[in-house]
Amino acid sequence: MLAAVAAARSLAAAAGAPAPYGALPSARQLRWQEMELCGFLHFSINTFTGREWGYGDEDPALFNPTAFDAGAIVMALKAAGMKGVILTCKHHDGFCLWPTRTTEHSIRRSPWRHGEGDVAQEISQAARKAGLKFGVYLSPWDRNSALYGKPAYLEIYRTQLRELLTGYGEIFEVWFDGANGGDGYYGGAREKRVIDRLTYYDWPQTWEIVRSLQPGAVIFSDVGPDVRWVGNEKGYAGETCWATYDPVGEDGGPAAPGDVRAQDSESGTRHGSRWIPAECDVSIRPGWFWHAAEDGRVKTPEELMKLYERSVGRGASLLLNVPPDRRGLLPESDVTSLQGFGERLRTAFATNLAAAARPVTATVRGRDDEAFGPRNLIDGDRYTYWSTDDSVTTPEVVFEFERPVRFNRVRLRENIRLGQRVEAFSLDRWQGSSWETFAEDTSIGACRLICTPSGVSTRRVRLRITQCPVCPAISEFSLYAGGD
Ligand code: FUL
Ligand code: CA
Repeated sequence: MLAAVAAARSLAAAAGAPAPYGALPSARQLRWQEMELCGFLHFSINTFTGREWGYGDEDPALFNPTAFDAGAIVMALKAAGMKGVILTCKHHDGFCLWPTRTTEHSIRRSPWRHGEGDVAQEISQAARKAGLKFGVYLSPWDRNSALYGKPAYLEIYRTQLRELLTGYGEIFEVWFDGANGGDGYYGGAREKRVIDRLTYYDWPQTWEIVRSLQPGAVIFSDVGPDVRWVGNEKGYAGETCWATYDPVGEDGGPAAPGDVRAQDSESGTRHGSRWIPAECDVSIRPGWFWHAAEDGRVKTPEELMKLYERSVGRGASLLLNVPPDRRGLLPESDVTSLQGFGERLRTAFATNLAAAARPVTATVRGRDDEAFGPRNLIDGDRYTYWSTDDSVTTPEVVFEFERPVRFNRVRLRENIRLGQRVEAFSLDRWQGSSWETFAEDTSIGACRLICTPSGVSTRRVRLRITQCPVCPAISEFSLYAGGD
């Protein structure tokens, strides 16, 4: 008897944590994955001209919001549950929203705050005060600069980057847009300038500036290196979505920002060599900038919930753009929609019903219940997990309830510190005398939401891992009943 206990103990001790599988997230990527939902602010000269892409010849005096209030903007984002905000510090037209030393084409020459304003500073401070992180968008393409397309512009661009990365506190994300080169003002030349997307910006060296000045910031672009564009601007990730990714250029050659096979980005690359999770950027309105004509076309809270389910719910993040208007405020309609969205999120995920269940499984790694047992699935910690011995790759766990429960959403997470492991799983409900499958799905990663709008009622729910190349490491299992 004693010998058996001792043998079981030594087995448990011998088991240890499962070996990580495939490409793994860095510490900065893990922090970013936990944020899930952020706000994007497209605000600039275009707000005052009604355009989406300014040509670069706009008079800086046009930028003159009448009631800019960074605090009000940030609070509206916070009401939606957002954890960070990214500001278009410079869009393609080249107008800088902060008092840069690199160009005259900036807020210094606008009448707003008598040329002494700094939108980046006000938004970053308001964000910090409200507990949101701050990120920057700095368009590589600059349709104002006479030097765009020449080597000298790269120095200007890098100086702008340094200014933003040193003057505004901690930055959580730097957004590098893939739209690059084309016609523009270019200091009066009014011509088309084409750049070599692969070489012009010398991305490795340019990104090194972010690494050295803001080591905690993730770098976003069509190709990563930390976060990838999801390949569409509609706000959804692929139904199957891998955080691993090996980008390929449009012609099958090397990829670069602005030259990527976007149809691959929605689902990523199973067994890709790098961890580059997807970010879904989408606007609450048809355009990225505010236009009066689109005031009646603001996405509803229900539509935003759908986007959330198809982005965050597929292991990606949702970057929702909400453009300030000419007052420098978010329009009332957009604020109301954000509030409704936030309320829906809070109601939908208020209580994890599975926390009251008894999780039962035949397979626990090394029989070490504390380290790898199924209670880790319902402890609210996305890194404690249920796992099995290396030889068991398709285990199951049953959640037993004292009374029947009814739910309409299931949320699963993997402990992504150990990589993305699961390739397919099923969910069943107990029908009194047999099991009935109510969902079958593929990737999990940081988050997988399964929505069953008509609701599922049962006293037992079973999770079956049906395809996994190694033992799984599932960290969360939640059932929710709130909202519709
Ligand atoms: C695109 C840009 O061209 C749009 O204007 C917008 O900024 C969007 C987020 O990215 O590539
Ligand atoms: Ca856990």
